Amino acid sequence: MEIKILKNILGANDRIAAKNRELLDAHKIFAVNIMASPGAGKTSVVLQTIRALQDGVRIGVIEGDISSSIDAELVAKQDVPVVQINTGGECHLEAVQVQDALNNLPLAEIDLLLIENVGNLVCPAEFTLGEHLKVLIASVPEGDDKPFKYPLMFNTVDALVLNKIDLLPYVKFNVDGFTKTVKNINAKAEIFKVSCTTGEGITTWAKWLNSRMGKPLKKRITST
Ligand SMILES: Nc1nc2c(ncn2[C@@H]2O[C@H](COP(=O)(O)OP(=O)(O)O)[C@@H](O)[C@H]2O)c(=O)[nH]1
Ligand SMILES: [Mg+2]
Repeated sequence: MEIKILKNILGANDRIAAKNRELLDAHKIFAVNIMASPGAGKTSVVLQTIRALQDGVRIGVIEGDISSSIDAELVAKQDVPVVQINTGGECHLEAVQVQDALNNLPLAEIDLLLIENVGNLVCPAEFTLGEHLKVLIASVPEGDDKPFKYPLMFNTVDALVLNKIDLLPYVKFNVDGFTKTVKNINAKAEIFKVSCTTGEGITTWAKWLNSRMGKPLKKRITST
């Protein structure tokens, strides 16, 4: 009987996630679940993605954190609708929390929904939210061995953004070895190398994300 509890939680989560997906699809919203360890650059990637796509795509954001609204305040400054979810200790977002957040966003005015999950490389991989795309942000200072240690997370995502490549001259990190390991774990994952500090690689990432939305930008991104 005890063992069934987790199954029930995950089953219930999946059912609510399916409802979230229906709601998102009804509003033609493309939703992205952004996962990473704390400090890898989730908020930075959200902000850079907003800057890159905001001219042509209407963006909304859900910020997930254990506590505080620091990230949501940063995002709100970009003039996009944002809802903060505080999990109060839980290490991941669940579909029911996203459902609540969706009820508090102007869905008719959003094309792309960026969901920043709680910083953690374990639990968020197990809870689907109704998203169309799962993205993992890895970062150079975390080290190139993380795919070996957190294979489920690396296996579960559609895209991997390697952030903080501006730090490669200072940190021991084998990019080719890392890429090879990721591909061995997850052959379908698209891999992007970016720096949110210098802006390198952001346009390539943003163009790919836009292409996955299946909606052409009203205003094309021209730089590379
Ligand atoms: N050097 C460098 N620092 C970065 C980069 N992206 C983010 N940071 C810094 O890393 C820290 C954590 O970033 P944040 O986006 O808040 O990470 P989050 O906790 O995953 O949301 C902040 O101090 C950022 O300024 C990058 O590309 N290069
Ligand atoms: Mg953050």
